[in-house]
Amino acid sequence: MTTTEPKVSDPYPTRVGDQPRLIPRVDPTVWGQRPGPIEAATLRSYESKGYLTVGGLLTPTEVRFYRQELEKLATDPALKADERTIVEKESAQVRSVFEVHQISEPIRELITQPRVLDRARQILGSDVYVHQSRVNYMPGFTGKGFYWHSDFETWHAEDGMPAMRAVSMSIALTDNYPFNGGLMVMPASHRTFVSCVGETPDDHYRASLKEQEIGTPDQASLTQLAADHGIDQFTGSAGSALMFDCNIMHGSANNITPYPRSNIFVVFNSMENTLRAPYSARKPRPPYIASPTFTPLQNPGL
Ligand code: 6CS
Ligand code: FE
Repeated sequence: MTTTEPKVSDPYPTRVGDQPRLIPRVDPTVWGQRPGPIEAATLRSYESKGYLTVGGLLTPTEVRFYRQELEKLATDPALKADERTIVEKESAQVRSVFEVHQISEPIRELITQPRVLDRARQILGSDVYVHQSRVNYMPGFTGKGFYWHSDFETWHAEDGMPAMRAVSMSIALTDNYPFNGGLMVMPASHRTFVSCVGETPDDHYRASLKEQEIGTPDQASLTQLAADHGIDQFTGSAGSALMFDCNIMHGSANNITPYPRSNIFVVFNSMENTLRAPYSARKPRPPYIASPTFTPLQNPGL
């Protein structure tokens, strides 16, 4: 197997040149006409903005239940030593736990429910599998944000994801205020691929999951995108959810408030878009960050 995909067929070259480039997207945002729970107007808005919100995806009782689940995960001594647990750069506080759908049965079950799974299938127009799952804690006072980036740029370069046919869902388990590290997105930026400079270091994920530097867009490109599209801030009460296209430009600020911003984060990839060799890295990232097994998710009870 080649260590990287042939460049000639790659519509989204990145980390290969010495100049950043803005490349028009060649993939659709909503794939096909598959029916599902997302209303037509909301789906059209997703197509144009690259994200949608779902108010009250979880009931307050469910929010309390999953918050307890997150607390269990964060305080499990065995898990604390597990490589799937990422701690904050400057403190030993848990920042994220990866592959959470394999670790937590309640979370695995939640993401197979139609209110979650059928939304992802509708957007991607196919069966889907989990490319990545994590819980993010973004603790109060010390939670560090993520600089501007496109997830797809990383998933293409380092995981070998061929096309922009993946969607993320972030389910808020605490209230998302404008001031506690809430996600910022540049609406409609998903239609432009920002080709980044710099070469992927081996084992890049060890640094990038704490603070990404390689594969982050240059300031001129970000200035251009912000001028073209503006910046929207996702706010929503605990229980609400945000679904966003794999290529939308997004980031979050540090959380210096007393209010944590915790969420369950799942990336659904289409079964028609399974991973190949990385497009710009010598070897793929570990399975708990980019699943190498492509098992389509089924609704419960099937
Ligand atoms: O590298 C990744 O796959 C992860 N990093 C960020 C900042 N967002 C997407 C994803 O969870
Ligand atoms: Fe991201």
